[in-house]
Order: sequence, then C-alpha cells, then structure tokens
Amino acid sequence: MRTAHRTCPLCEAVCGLTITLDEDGRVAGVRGDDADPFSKGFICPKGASLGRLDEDPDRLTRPLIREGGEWREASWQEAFEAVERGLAAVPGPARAVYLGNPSAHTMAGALYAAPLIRAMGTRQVYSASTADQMPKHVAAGLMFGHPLTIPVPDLDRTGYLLMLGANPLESNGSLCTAPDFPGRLKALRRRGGKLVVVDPRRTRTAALADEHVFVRPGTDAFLLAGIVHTLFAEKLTDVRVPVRGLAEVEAALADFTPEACAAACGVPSELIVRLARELAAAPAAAVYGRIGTCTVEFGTLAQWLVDVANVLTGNLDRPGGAMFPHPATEGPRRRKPYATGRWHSRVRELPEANGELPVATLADEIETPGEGAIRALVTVAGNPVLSAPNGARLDRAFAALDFMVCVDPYLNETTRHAHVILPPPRVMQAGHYDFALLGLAVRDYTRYSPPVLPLEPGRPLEAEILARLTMIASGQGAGADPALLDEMILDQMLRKAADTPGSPVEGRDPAELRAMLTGGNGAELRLDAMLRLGPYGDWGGREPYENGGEGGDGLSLARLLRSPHGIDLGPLRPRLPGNLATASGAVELAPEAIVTDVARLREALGRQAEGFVLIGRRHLRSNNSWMHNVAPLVGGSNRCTLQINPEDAAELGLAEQAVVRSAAGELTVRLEPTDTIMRGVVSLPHGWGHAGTSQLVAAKHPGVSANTLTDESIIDPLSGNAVFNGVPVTLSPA
Ligand SMILES: Nc1nc2c(c(=O)[nH]1)N[C@H]1C(S)=C(S)[C@@H](COP(=O)(O)OP(=O)(O)OC[C@H]3O[C@@H](n4cnc5c(=O)[nH]c(N)nc54)[C@H](O)[C@@H]3O)O[C@H]1N2
Ligand SMILES: Nc1nc2c(c(=O)[nH]1)N[C@H]1C(S)=C(S)[C@@H](COP(=O)(O)OP(=O)(O)OC[C@H]3O[C@@H](n4cnc5c(=O)[nH]c(N)nc54)[C@H](O)[C@@H]3O)O[C@H]1N2
Ligand code: SF4
Ligand SMILES: [Mo]
Repeated sequence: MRTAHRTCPLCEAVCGLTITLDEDGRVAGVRGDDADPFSKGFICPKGASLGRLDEDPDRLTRPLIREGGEWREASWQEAFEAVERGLAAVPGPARAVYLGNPSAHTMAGALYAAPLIRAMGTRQVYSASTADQMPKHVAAGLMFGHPLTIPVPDLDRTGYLLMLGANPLESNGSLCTAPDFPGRLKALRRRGGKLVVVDPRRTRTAALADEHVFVRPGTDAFLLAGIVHTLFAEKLTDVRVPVRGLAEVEAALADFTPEACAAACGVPSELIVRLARELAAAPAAAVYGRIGTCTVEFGTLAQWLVDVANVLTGNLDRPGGAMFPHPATEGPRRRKPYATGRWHSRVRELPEANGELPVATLADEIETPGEGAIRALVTVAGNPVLSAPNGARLDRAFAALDFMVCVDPYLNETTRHAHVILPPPRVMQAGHYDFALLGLAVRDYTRYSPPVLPLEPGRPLEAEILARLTMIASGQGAGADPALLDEMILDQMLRKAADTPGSPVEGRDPAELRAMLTGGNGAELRLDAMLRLGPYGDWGGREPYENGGEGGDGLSLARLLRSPHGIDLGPLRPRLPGNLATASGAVELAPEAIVTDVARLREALGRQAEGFVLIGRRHLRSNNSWMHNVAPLVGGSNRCTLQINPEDAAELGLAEQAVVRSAAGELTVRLEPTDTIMRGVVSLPHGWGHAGTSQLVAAKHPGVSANTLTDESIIDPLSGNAVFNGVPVTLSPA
C-alpha cells in the first residue's frame, strides 16, 4: 500500500484528496486530505468515488477509428494520421472547435486549447461557456476591463450573503472556488451573519439559510434592479472604489421601482426594499449569482446588477464583500477596451464574446450550406448532444459532418459521431493544476498534483494529444514533435516578459531563463514559467505570503512539489484600482452595451407570467452528463425526475408520468411531486438521456435529456448564452 495526494479534478471546489493505492496501482481508498490548508479534509461522494471513476472498465484505453459504421481500435500513430487526412480535406474557416467543461479543469485544456484554436484557422469556436457563465465574463469585461476579473464573495469574512440561482450544497460552488462550501455557509451563520437564498426551489442550500425567497424563473434581473433602484431612492449608496457612470445607472433604472419589479419577478416589493436596506446596513455583505441567474434571457444584465449592487453598497473589493482573487499564475493584464461582437456568426449574425460564438448556434452553422459552413469538428471534453440547447438537433447535425475528432475517455452520445476518438489517460496518470479555478478562489492558494501512476509506454498525456492536434491543424503533420510547440510557446512567454518594462525579469536573457526551468513535460515547464513569473514567483514576485516571504522563497514548480498538500497564500486582499483594466482606470458602472440592453428589460416589466416554465437542477452525486457510469453514484436520490408542485400535479390530473412539450421538442418524464418547488415551475436535471454509448452502467439509468426541451433560438443577446431556466412548457398526462 502507498499513499498519494492530489487535487480532485471533478468540480470547482479543488479539494485535496489522499489516495491509497495497492501494489498493483489500484485505488484502495480516497479520503479528504486533512493537511490541505484550503479544503482541510473535506470530501464529497464524487471525490470519494474518484477511484471507481478512474478505473471504470468502460473508459477507452486506445484510440478508436470508425469506418463504415464499425469501430476499431487503432495505434496512436494511425489515429493521428487519420486526423491529418480528415482535417487536410477541410479548409480552416470550415473547421470548428468545441471545448467542454472538463477542459476548464485539465492542464491540457488550460495550456493547449488556445494554440489549438489558433492552429485551426477558424472563428468557429464554441464551448460550454455559452451554456454556462458567459454572461459573467461579458459583464466583468465591460465593468472591470477583463473577462476574468471576476469578484467572488469573501465567504469566510462576510456578514451577509445574498445568493441567487446557486445551490452549493449540491454543486459545491461555481465561479467561487471554496472547498467545503456547506461548512463555510454554516460558519457564516455561526458568527452571526445572514444568508439569504433566492431560488424557485427550496433547495438544501435554501433550507440551511436564514431566509429563502421564491423568485419566478428568469426574472432575477428585475429583483436586482429593484434592489439597486431602492439603494438610489433611499440614498443608501456608499461607493468606495473609483467608478464612472453612477448617474447613468440611476437614470437607466428609474422605472424599476420595487412595485414594478415585484410584479415582474414575484418577490413582494416590501421584501425587495428590505433586502436593499439589509445589504446596505451590513458591515460587510456580498451579492453572488450563479447558474440560475446566468442561463436566462437577461443573464448579462443580472450579472451586471450583482456587481452594481456590490459597488453601491461599498462592498466591492473590501474584506467580507466581493473581492478579486490573486492567483499564483496570473499574468499582467493589458489595459484595452473590452468589447464583444468583434465578429459575428455567419447564419444568425450573433456577436462573438471572448472569441467564441454561442453554442446555441452551432447546429445552424453546420446545417446551413454556404461558404464557411462547418464541415469538420474537433471536440475536447464535451458532450454537446446532451449539454447544448436543443441537443437533439445537434445529434442530427453531427451525423452529417465530413470529419469529426473527439478527445474524450468515453464513446458517448456526442463522440459516437466521431471518425476518430482520442482518449486521454486516467486522472491518476496526469498532473493537475487548476489554472482557471484558482483565479476564483475565496482564499489565495496554490497546489500542484504530480501524476500518481505512470503512463503506459507509448500513451500520450492529454496535453500531448492537444499539442499534436495543434501541429496537425497547422499543417506540420502527424509526425511532428509536440515538444517543439512547447519550446515555441515558452520562448514567446519568456521573451515577452523580458521585454516588458517593470517585469521582474526585464532585460534578462530568455535563453538563460529557459535553462532555469524544470519539469518533466511541456505542461510542467509552462507551469514552472508561469509560477516563477507570477505575483508570488521566485523571479521577483512582489506579493508576500506567510510561508514564503518577499522574493526569498518564491513559488516555482519545485517549491510546489515540496508542498504536496498545497500552500495557503492568505485571505483575499483589496486589489483596486490596480486590478482594473478598463481604459478609464475606473469601474465602468454603465457600459453602453448594457445600458442599451436595459431597454429590453424595461419592455418586459409589464409582461404577464402565464403557463408553466421549466428550470434545471443539479444532484450532489452527478456531474453534468458523464458520471452516470459509476454505480455508487447513480440511483437513490440521483434520478432523472421532473419536480412539480403537488397542487399543480393535482390540478392537471398528473400521476406517475407526464408529457412535457416546448417549442423545441417533447419528452415523457417520471414525476416527482414536491412542495419545495414553486407553483407554475417544473424542474428537470440535465445530462441524462443516455443512448448509444459504451457506458454500460449509464445505459441502465438512461433518463431523458432536458435539452430536448430547451430552445436554441432564444439566447441572452449580449453574451450569446443559452437559456435553460424559464423555458415555457405545457404538461399533460402520459
Ligand atoms: N438544460 C441544461 N443544460 C445544461 C446546463 C443546465 O444547467 N441545464 N448546464 C450547462 C453547463 S453549466 C455546462 S458546464 C455544460 C457542460 O457541457 P459539456 O462540457 O459539453 O458536457 P459534459 O457533460 O460536462 O461533458 C464532458 C465530457 O468530457 C469528458 N471528459 C471527462 N473528463 C475528461 C478529461 O479529463 N479529458 C477529456 N478530454 N474529456 C473528459 C466526458 O466523458 C464528457 O464526454 O452543460 C450545460 N448544459
Ligand atoms: N454535484 C454536481 N456538482 C456540480 C455539477 C453537477 O452537475 N453536479 N456541475 C458543475 C457545473 S458545470 C456548474 S456550472 C456548477 C453550477 O453550480 P450552481 O450554480 O450552484 O448550480 P445548481 O446546483 O444547478 O444551482 C442552480 C440553482 O438555480 C435555481 N434556479 C433555476 N432557475 C432560476 C432562476 O431563474 N432564478 C434563480 N434565482 N434561481 C434559479 C435552481 O433551482 C438551482 O437550485 O456546478 C458544478 N458542480
Ligand atoms: S466537492 Fe468537488 S472537488 Fe471536492 S471532492 Fe467533491 S467533486 Fe471533488
Ligand atoms: Mo458549468
């Protein structure tokens, strides 16, 4: 038996795990790592099942090639040669890339997605971000100047948390990296703070809160506008950071009185006013909105209003408020105006955001003929057939592609359309560093997990798979050495740092810096460079931290390897105005694009709620579409049911099952009557509807796909984000 430590890669909470392995390298047990200074031993049922997931016999171990409807295993060289032939036949603009959720967790995704996209020579770039958090990026970009300058609630010090559309007791948190989110919420209450949860369902998080507020799906922007209106009307504002556009915000929201907003969102006007007063009165408070406020038709407006409320109550950038993390690998952020719509999609003319087009228009771009129609697709870590709005249409569209290659451990609903599947190795065989999530953490913290188990000879890491795809896409062929790509990227990074005035390595020789780097592969070398150049880096980082000290024992890969449980870099510190990348150097409270979109919200003020609407939900033992193949995680409370208020069910005469219809499609679903859901609202989890895959356990628990009902023709216009909450549906007995 031996013990290894690594970060759990399964959700955003980055828990440290302690893994016991037997002599054959099989996982005998997984428990929380007590010595991790951030997660302190916390673990959830998914993390505890990491061994089962990793050893799943249905995971692919070799590349698959599909010929005439038949799959066969192939060697890596043969598979890469098939990709070379497939991509060579399709010119750049007719190629597309789709990046799924796990690529926000893997080192491969963080380090090689951008070079792959560049090499593909296309603007047809899609990801799960436009089915998730793109509204937050757009609002942050417009307000703070950079789409990754996202404030997080300072969970451990706040005295008041207003949480909208998030259920961290099941999801373990999102755009707010906080291992043991439940424990941190309980601690908030123990120290006398208040937690208010806004959700159309009385979730486990709502049950733990001081107060739960039902809101009509898709209408949080009205609730927040009513709160902000009240802050102005009652002169409760206390702005403590440099801002522009204060008067414009007040004017734009003049019509959003608590009474008008109450009618639109279903929250009583007295409650809207009280929430505004409580936020303003709390010594330190934070407003935090997640999935339920993003995947809606007013998603970007809601994200904007969340941070407008944080600014107006004096809580942005103050301890206990909403603060900006300072991650160890953060590079300099150039001051340049952030804008979306630098180009538009071909068919629906939807604006680009962060260099991506909405996944809601991917099927249009494949199915609509003409110059630039997508004919070849690369997917990495995604299952859009189950995750994208109107997934059934994508299922048909993918079947018509000339060439598709998927980097994925499973043959599933999406990858079954591929011509080539390239499986990454097991989690235990790859190094792990949370480049994205540590930039959203409620404490500054860093941890590198080296591989726990060796790779089989000849098997590439996912980083190497993506590097080889990059070289193939750029015309260098299936035989090109991926190390050349790493050296080129390292050289560019070091050269740029040496050329940047004020950088800690200004004027140094890039070759000399390169010679100092250590690491067992390209991904590790690049991590080492980013750590050493970063704010706590041993090349002159200026941020002090308790365990290091200025310059002295700064961060590097070697330093992280000496701290296998991770390093606490301290509580979040104020970062304004230095962290703002807006052209003005101030927080832009009233960006033009947003003020223009407020008109759409105003028009909807008088809209009457009629009929039923569909929302989603998450289950603790699930993870989007791909963890239903682990027997201990499926069944029991983790089932695909339609939650409905018992009074609604009775009125409609519904018993065991119902037929649900929307503009996009129809489903027959099993009902779960529960008074935890508002009347007029039904909830179905996504990621189910398993069919045609190699996943034998999942096949026994197929469920139905919520995205048969969601409508790809409706999006949040500023971000292009899909709308999953507030989908109009009708119900009838099955
Ligand atoms: N109706 C509805 N739809 C939704 C949502 C909702 O709330 N309601 N939520 C949306 C959200 S927030 C998201 S993030 C998207 C997710 O959308 P996707 O990312 O498209 O879907 P996932 O189900 O996460 O699929 C992940 C895929 O990655 C594979 N995989 C797992 N680990 C690895 C790895 O290490 N490397 C590689 N290469 N592949 C790996 C899995 O086998 C699986 O095929 O779904 C969205 N869809
Ligand atoms: N166990 C588990 N954990 C996960 C995942 C998973 O699938 N399972 N997925 C991961 C991913 S990809 C993400 S993005 C995160 C998401 O993390 P969260 O944002 O916490 O996601 P959910 O748990 O779906 O919680 C969203 C809540 O919004 C509510 N809601 C729906 N519509 C509205 C609305 O219009 N207004 C308001 N105020 N509330 C609404 C829903 O009832 C639900 O309780 O979770 C991650 N963690
Ligand atoms: S909460 Fe998330 S990171 Fe922590 S053990 Fe569970 S799945 Fe892993
Ligand atoms: Mo997500």
